[in-house]
Amino acid sequence: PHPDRAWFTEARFGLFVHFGLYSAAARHEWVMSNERQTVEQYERYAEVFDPDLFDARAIARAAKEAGMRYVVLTTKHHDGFALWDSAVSDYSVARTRGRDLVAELAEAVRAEGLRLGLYHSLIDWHHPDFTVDFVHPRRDDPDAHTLNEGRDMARYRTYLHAQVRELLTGYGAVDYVFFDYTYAHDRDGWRGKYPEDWDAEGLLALVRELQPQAVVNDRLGIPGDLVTPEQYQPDQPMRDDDGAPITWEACQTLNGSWGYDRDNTRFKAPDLLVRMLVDTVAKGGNLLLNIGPDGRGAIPARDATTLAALGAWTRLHGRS
Ligand code: JFZ
Repeated sequence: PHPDRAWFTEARFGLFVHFGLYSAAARHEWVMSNERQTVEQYERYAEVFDPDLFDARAIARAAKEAGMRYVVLTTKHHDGFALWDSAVSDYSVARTRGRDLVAELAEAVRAEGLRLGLYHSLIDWHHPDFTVDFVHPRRDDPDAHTLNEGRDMARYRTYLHAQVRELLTGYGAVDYVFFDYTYAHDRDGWRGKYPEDWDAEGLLALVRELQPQAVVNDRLGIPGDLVTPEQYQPDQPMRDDDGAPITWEACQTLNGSWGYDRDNTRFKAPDLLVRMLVDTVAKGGNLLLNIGPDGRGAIPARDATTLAALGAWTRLHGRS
């Protein structure tokens, strides 16, 4: 039994916002893993991170002006740093700077008449009980395999569920929950992460209980309300085994990186993005287009210009 997905399908176009400590590093949201940084090294970004230019109203307005109907914010990415005031963790911008960016964005998005989506990472490279695997920053340590002896995913699971509960109870109606992600295979001598590692069924039940109207994606590793091909356009309308159209959403970056990546200039031109939007809608899907605010939370000029160009097109073609 799915919640009502009509609003989601009609929305067609949304804004993804990747923002976190990695935005201050300014070289991709996977920097902690890519550079094999320890928790102690990476925590130093928390000391300097200050989203003084994060303006939730400006983000919501930019989305609206682009013709988008919903905004999805990274509440916590794989680095484990929370953008809200979590009662179960000190590792948050609320503790370092006294800001609750989830609250700020939720209010701004509603004020613009848009829907609210919350992205939440199942992966957590900061939590001491989250086990090392083939994408974890500690994977190449000489003693990497013995590190897992003291780690207990059951304790992490309790923490994960507590944080998700906070997000589903503290911010009013949530329209969309984007969990990220399950890699249910083993590699390089490491066990991957399986739905049971999150208690995926329990997390889905938690959303159904606390936000029964919310649409949930499929990256818990169990079926949700929509499917999410990442950074590719399906070549046909997506269908189920019986040939019926299914609800799907492609998420796409502006330059290949989700988090702010200062020296990356491989931007998709606005006309390409318009074609991707048309391609998506023609195939019955949604396009969730990403921006990566910089380390201070400002929308990079290039991202803003691109959104404005998309707005010029969507206005011309019937969307206010
Ligand atoms: C994940 C994240 O690792 C990434 O940083 C970003 O947040 C993106 C939106 O989601 O990356 C994925 C997740 C799932 C797949 C591919 C990349 N997948 O299912 O193919």
